[in-house]
Amino acid sequence: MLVDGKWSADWQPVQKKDEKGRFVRQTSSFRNWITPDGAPGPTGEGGFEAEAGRYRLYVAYICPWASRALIARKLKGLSDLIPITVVNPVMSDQGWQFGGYPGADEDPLFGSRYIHELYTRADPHFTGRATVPALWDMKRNVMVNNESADIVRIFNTAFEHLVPSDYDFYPEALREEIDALNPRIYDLLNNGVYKAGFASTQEAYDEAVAGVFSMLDELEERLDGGFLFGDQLTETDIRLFVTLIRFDAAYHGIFKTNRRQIADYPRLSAYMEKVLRLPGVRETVNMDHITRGYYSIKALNPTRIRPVGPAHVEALLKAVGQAG
Ligand SMILES: N[C@@H](CCC(=O)N[C@@H](CS)C(=O)NCC(=O)O)C(=O)O
Repeated sequence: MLVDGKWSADWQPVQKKDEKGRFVRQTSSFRNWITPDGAPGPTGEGGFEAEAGRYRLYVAYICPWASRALIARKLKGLSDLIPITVVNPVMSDQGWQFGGYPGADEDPLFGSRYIHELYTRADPHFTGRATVPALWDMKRNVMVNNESADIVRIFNTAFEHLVPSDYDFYPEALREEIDALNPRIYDLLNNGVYKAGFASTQEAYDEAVAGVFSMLDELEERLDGGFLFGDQLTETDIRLFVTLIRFDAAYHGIFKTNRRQIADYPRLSAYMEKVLRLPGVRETVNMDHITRGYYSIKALNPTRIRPVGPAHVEALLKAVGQAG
């Protein structure tokens, strides 16, 4: 991680832990919002007006948080307005790196080798982890936002006047329910799988894995052929999907969340496929990057051997189509 703008050698892919050995994810630092007229958003500073070609999204296909942003970008029709740069799925000793892997890009703006260089460019004294997704303003050369929950909401509204869309991921009428369900899914499932995978005590693992499956069981009960809140796809669906699609091929093995697979849950499986089939979503799922990335986490898999992967995941992705 970066400490006062310098790469710290004792960086660990296993993140912070609490006194019981539980994994603790850091909070995001850049929280500005793009708005139609550049007015400030709910957090951060103003001055980030929605313009085609002004912003770039740095992502990793392995990363579920980055994939939230990728899905929102695709569904809202923003691909031509907001270019992306994809990092190498294998974490280096200095965190995310550019190029050097099929489907990974070089940094087109600064020729950086690592994502952390963007963070120190944005803030020479930055202290924290250099994470993706990162939304960059190419006009002012500053970081706009590195919190995927914000980026999804930014993409939902900021460019609507430039590219009108039928999707509204955060409709007024559902906000209360969305805001109530998001943190539960986050804590027990999205981040719950990481808490299981990076637990450093049996107790912390047991607690996390119980949470993961209690949430999957609850969602299996809840789903009835539609999205989480009925006919309308919301941000909560995006946030759930990115974990489901990684589950059987990655988390079930590397994070030891192996009580069941998504394939064992008929409704969750059908739901996952329904989201995957929405035009644009399949292109955000790069299973090669996902499995290469997770199984190369040295602390969890020192040999970095990647297992062959479940046939049903391969069959599903093949049936839905090739990644774009
Ligand atoms: N709160 C952030 C979390 C992002 C995050 O943790 N990304 C991971 C990849 S999945 C990362 O970049 N980790 C690098 C590191 O921790 O050094 C968000 O949702 O945008």
